[in-house]
Amino acid sequence: MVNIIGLGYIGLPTALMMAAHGVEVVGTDYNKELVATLKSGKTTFKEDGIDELFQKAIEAGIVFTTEYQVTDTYIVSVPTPYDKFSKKVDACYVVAAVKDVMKVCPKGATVVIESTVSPGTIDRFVRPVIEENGFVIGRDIHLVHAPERIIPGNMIYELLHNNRTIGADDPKIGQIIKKYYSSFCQGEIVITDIRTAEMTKVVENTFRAVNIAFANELAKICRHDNMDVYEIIRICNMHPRVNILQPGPGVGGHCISVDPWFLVGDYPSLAKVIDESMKTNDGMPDFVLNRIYEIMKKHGMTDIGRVGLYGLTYKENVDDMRESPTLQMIESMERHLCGNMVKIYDPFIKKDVVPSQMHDFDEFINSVDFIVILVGHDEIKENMEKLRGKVILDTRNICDIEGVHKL
Ligand code: SAJ
Repeated sequence: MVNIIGLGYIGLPTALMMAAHGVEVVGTDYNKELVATLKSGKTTFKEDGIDELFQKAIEAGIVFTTEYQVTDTYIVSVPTPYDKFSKKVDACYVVAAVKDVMKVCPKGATVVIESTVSPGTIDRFVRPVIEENGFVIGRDIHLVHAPERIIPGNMIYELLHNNRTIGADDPKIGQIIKKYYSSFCQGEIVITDIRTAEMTKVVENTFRAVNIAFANELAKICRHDNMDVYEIIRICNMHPRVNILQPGPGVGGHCISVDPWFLVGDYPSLAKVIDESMKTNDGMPDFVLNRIYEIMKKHGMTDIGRVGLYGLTYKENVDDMRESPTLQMIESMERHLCGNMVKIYDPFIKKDVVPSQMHDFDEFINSVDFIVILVGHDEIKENMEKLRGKVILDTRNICDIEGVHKL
């Protein structure tokens, strides 16, 4: 039986996927409310295909609990935040989970860490916890790192089709764990050592962060001289070896906006391009804010209460707000004493999380003169005509109404 610890954005789909493919799974989370919701037959976040997968897993007998199980295989999938000052990974949740596993696990068990960690975290924080409990790693307890790679918005497809990495001290243990992942994963599964696996995961997200930063920097250069960055990127991307990503209002989510900082934190004198890239991405919400003030001035607008921000999530068609550029903009606006005046709306966020938040699309559109598109949800793409006659700033390049302002 596999005991999956942490039933969040990664742990839950992984648990469901394994259960739906014939693996006996118990999912454990310390959050009683979350476990109660799952037990009542409801999923805890929106994602294409997750409800169907949930039903299959229930039929296959998946169990949800707050208790750690006595078994031979644990998969730890808990958050790894970073310390905003030191920029280093904060392994507290991983350490806490492994400590709890140590209280119940029998000798011979394997602990798989799925959470993203910076290179060396398992050596520095996880191994000591196991050894402090009197276990010898490699004899009593086996360690594996199998970093997740799935993208929110397309998680179920990517769980099935992405290639995976398994880092193990002992390749034979790697092979045993590979079997669990092979139950559903149709991609290639590479076995390597733990430190390499740690590094690959962080490097993948850093590659994307640096490339988004490049697009964002191009947007700023083009704005400076009034050139069309999107047309420039489109033409450049027709070159067989050029593939520039899209500029945007900033980088959110719990991965690309966080993981590259681990490298900056651990290698401050070496990770220069990464450091600058992260600063460029983090500066985008303020760049958008300046664009808003500039455009208001151009249209002779003075009332920030007639400005509406569309989108609170970190990207389109997900309900995840972690590190969202919109929230960063609102924080900045609060410093300018106008954060409570601007109108805000997101179809995926039903609870009130910010001041002046609205919950009806038409009402929102009708209450503002200036709309800032911060997230390209399908809803706004399908209702673009309703924006006609408004001043529009489109930070996602999804609107072609005449006169629309771009980044
Ligand atoms: N973004 C841009 N321009 C782009 C692409 C993205 O501004 O051209 C922004 C998005 O709007 C969003 C942020 O970047 O705010 C990140 O979104 P994303 O869709 O690029 O990635 P995530 O954070 O949802 O998921 C990433 C993925 N990593 C890579 O593609 C290398 C995913 O495969 C990982 O599993 C995930 O991080 C993770 O959990 O680490």
